[in-house]
Amino acid sequence: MTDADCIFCKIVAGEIPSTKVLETDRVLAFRDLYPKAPTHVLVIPKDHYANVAELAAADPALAGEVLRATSEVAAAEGVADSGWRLFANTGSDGGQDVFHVHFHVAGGKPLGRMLS
Ligand code: IU
Repeated sequence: MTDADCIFCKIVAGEIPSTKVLETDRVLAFRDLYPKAPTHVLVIPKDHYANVAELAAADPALAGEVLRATSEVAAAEGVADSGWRLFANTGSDGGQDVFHVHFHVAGGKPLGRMLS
């Protein structure tokens, strides 16, 4: 399942280069091109779903695989013990810019509080 106009689908297909951190049959993690923290990795299903709701409704097992991969990335990046942030911006009010569902794994410095 791909979207011809989707930049992350092009990354999955290898048409646009990325720095891969983890890859399985159905999941890809790559470094954010414009990192906002020392560790900033995006974890995506290879299949195209616009957002978390679509992914979870269509393939809950895949949603679980993506979620598990986020923890594996945090461990591999060496931020599991110091702490890290997992977030998925959703929709326009949520600040989502790329409409291929992706989880941000951010850490490597104190990130401060968000919305609290
Ligand atoms: P957002 O949650 O949809 O706003 O996150 C999109 C992220 O994708 C953002 O952090 C960008 O820096 C990142 N990104 C990227 O890594 N490579 C790209 O080619 C593009 C965006 I376009």
